[in-house]
Amino acid sequence: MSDCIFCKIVRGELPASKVYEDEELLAFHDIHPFARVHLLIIPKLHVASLADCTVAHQDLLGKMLLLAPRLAKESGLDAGFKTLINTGRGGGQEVFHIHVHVFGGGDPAKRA
Ligand code: DGP
Repeated sequence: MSDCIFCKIVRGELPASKVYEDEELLAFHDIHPFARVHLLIIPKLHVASLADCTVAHQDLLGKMLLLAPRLAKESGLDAGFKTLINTGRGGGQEVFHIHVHVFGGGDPAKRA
């Protein structure tokens, strides 16, 4: 998608603080972190949201989720972390390229 912010990051047209990259996935720091550590895991393939996924995306979704504990550990979130997938405008999604938020290191009693 030519005008998608995350596709532009994938193509190197926008900068991002990357923490992981392979053939299918990219992970980078959220530009507006709401915890000490706040990463986004995205597929390089443009898929707008979780609601747009089909069985064809199940391997990709599994890889995205399995990357979360690895990156959390590498970021020092030894006590645990949270994951979040906002879906659709009513679900708080602002960027319509599916992504998993991985965050932690804040007050466990609060959102972050
Ligand atoms: P969501 O509401 O789930 O769609 O969250 C989108 C997140 O993406 C939000 O926490 C801010 C982050 N974000 C938006 N634009 C950029 C950007 O250009 N670079 C980075 N690193 N993060 C971005």
